[in-house]
Amino acid sequence: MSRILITSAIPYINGIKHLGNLIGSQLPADLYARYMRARGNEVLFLCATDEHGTPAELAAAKAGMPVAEYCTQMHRTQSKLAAGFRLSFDHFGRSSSPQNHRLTQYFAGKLAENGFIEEVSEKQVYSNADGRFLPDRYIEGTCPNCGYDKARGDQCENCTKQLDPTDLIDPRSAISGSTELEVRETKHLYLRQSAMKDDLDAWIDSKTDWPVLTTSIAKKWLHDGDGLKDRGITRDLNWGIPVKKGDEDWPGMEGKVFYVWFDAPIEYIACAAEWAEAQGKEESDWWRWWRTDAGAEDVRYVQFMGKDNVPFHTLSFPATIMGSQEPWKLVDYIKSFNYLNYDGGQFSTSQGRGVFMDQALEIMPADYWRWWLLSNAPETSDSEFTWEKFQAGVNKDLADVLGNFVSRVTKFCRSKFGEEVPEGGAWGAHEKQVIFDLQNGLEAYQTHMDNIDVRKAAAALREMWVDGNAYLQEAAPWSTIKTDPQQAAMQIRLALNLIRVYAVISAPFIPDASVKLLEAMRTDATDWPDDMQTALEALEPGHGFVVPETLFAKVLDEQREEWAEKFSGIRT
Ligand code: B3M
Ligand code: ZN
Repeated sequence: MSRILITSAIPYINGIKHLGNLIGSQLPADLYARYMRARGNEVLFLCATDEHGTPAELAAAKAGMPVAEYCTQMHRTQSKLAAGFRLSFDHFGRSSSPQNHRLTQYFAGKLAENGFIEEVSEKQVYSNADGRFLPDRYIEGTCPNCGYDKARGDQCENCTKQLDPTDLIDPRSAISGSTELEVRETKHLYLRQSAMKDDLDAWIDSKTDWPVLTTSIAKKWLHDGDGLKDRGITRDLNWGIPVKKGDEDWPGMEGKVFYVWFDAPIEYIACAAEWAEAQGKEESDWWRWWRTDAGAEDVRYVQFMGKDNVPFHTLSFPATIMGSQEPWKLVDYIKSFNYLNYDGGQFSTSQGRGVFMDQALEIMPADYWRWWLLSNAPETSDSEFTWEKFQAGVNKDLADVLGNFVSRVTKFCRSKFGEEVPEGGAWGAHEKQVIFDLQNGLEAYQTHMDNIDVRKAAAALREMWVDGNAYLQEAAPWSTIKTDPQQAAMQIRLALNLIRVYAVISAPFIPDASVKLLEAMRTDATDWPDDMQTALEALEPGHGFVVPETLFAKVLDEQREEWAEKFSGIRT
């Protein structure tokens, strides 16, 4: 048994997330957390809302609410949706928590103490038309790196380069579109990432098992152009964590807050403290996950995120941790994702394009979405959601393969042997063969899950469902029963046991269906089927069951057409 700390990138507070966001971090993180728990490991799975920065301020203004109140309300909404998708966080925290305030100020103090903070008098873009300093992401212009003309002042969405607003060519205010921008003098703190470049480089080199997507992005920003740049970690905003050195005021920094990307990853740590508080635990209970001097040396820490978040997690956040010169845990493995596109274009929150988490749950249960999204996760390249693909995927895998197996087996048994597992003698050669195949299938599935190869894991699981169907088809108990009822009973005994095994191994993907199957099989035996032979004997002859209601109704053509139409426009 190991201890595994899992975090998902923390979603911005400024609205309900779309399915592209969901499959980019929270959902695969949940898959992994559920799997690791099922394998008997001790898991701490954390996520939170990312509540600071201008996007939160602007969203609150748009909603006509004070920003703190807006965040509280939106946190509740996101929390409810997460529960709707069965995301099994041990805690869903908030980056605005007192714990994060304290820790963020603490880290800044340590970094300053260790010489990793530089106070810089800098020129910042002020918009006369808007009457305010413009935060980085509210300045738009052309990317100096790739020429994309809608690059933001903090990052180019197109080439992922981290930018400073003054790098942009032809800058304009994203709020008003005004080009009447002027540059004014103001003091800010910089994190001296460049001083840690060699350490970061060596650390990333030591991560030989990381996905190429992760390391290639990290390496790019370590070595391309003039290499790793120092980052401004303060902003002239009202909403955020006040700039302090630990508990002390920071002269010259009055009225400023930390940059949202400085405090957001620290929330991964603070969230563990929030979790401990919510559970009535002690500091030592969360330190054993986060401090290598307090038990975390044997924790495996795995992060999940979309590719645009990789630079912050491979460089900036590790620089914060390393620079503290304290034994906080560094990430062990970073799983990053490409983008999921929507019907020939991009999912977009700002443009209201695609399907959002609340809408998805209104039209179909969570398992359908979980299965489709995970089995089509954008791992090696971007992938695309279309209503045709969604319909075809869930109808085939869930309804025709898994659902059909369950329905045929339970109904046949009820009609011929009653609602209990029949007896019928020892396994024959055919059964031994299928058990052998299932054992191999399980091992492949485990390998892919351990490696967090999400699509491959889904394919391996589907393969095991197919094996069951193929067995049933060939064994044909509905024919056997005419000549050899004992044999048919034995075949059905195997198939009923296989339903329980499916419930256990499929739970990380489709937790609701798994619960229904276990209920139908009247069992709470959810031990992982390490040995297939033993696992397929768990439900003994005489064990009662009920025929479950239709597990997965098919997506009809009319529904598909209706949804395609409904979600073709823009969400208002
Ligand atoms: N909130 C961006 C996003 O939602 C950002 C992630 C922070 S992770 C510390 O994609
Ligand atoms: Zn670019």
